[in-house]
Amino acid sequence: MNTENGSKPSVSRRTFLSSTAAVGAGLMAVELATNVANAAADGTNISLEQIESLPRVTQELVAPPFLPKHDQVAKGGPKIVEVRMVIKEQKMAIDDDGAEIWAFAYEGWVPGPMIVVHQNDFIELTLVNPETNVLEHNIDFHASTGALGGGGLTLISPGEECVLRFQATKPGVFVYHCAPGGAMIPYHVTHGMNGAIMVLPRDGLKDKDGKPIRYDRAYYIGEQDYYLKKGADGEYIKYASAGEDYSDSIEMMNTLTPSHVVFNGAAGALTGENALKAKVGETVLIIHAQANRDSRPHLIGGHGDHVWSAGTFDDAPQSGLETWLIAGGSAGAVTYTFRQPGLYAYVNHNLIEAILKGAAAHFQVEGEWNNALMKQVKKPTAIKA
Ligand SMILES: [Cu+2]
Repeated sequence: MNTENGSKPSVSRRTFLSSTAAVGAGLMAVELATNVANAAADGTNISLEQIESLPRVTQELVAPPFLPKHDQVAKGGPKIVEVRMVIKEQKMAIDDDGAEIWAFAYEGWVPGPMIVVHQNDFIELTLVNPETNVLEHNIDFHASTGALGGGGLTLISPGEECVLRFQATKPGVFVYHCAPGGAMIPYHVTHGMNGAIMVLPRDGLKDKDGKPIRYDRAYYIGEQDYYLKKGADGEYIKYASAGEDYSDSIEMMNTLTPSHVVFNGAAGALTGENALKAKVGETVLIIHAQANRDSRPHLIGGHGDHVWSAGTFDDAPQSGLETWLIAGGSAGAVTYTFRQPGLYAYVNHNLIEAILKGAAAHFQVEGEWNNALMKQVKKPTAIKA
């Protein structure tokens, strides 16, 4: 509309700028709201109110070497995953030669139960220290951020329980362990008080080229170093109650030489009748956790097809490894697709630790033998003269 003098309606430059700014601010507010909604949808920068309104699921924890029921690709947005762990102080046999330990064990299992979530899910753990126990315990999640991994917020005496919630912001496999302070930290960790959590990418695992990896089975191996003392009679000392071995244990830990290095709590826990099962053609995910000491897993007669040695799923896996390193205080993951049937030993390839100390598991694999991959061309016979 023109005015009498032919000029445009009088909108001062200042008014124009401020009204533009108002429109701009409005647009920014809309954009911000959209970003917040998107952020909440993938779980990043989520507000406390938004967390409270997330769906809740309860994860039933299962005994190692098994993993709780889970989706390899997340369904829907982030969730609050409720888990409950009861700490048990209990006597456990750890070899066939009479060695035993008063273990400190999440849910009574060494290693503690595997928790499986997706990136940006929330874990809400209820930790229970029954009054029949004698020691203080807590939990430090390497997957979490702040407060000593939760250790500073979960220290509980016998007869207490607490609830910790944290967001699993980093995808990978991570150790958790008890860390009640001072010498009690290695004492508890070397008495079995450690476990692992797997934080899957929301869209699942991928190989180095970004192609999806799916597994048919998953197993979880917790490697445990124990430091037991022998008496004058040459036998491992037996104790009447939890905590009574403290000074002997400190003495043996100071040698840095474990009496036992075992998988899943005890020598033979995963061998013979307890062998892990698979079939030719199946892809198996193996998670290996070592809360205290370096390890070097090797599958005798197989390989690591895809290996996240350092545990993080943010990085592409390595391919076709013969042996990989698990740094003490971490977990790693590997997939292998079995090509041949038979018995495979999965070992810590410090073979002294595998054979003399106990760090060995078995895979019993069913299927058809492939002579093209390997064939015994001639059976052992006397050398021809
Ligand atoms: Cu503890």
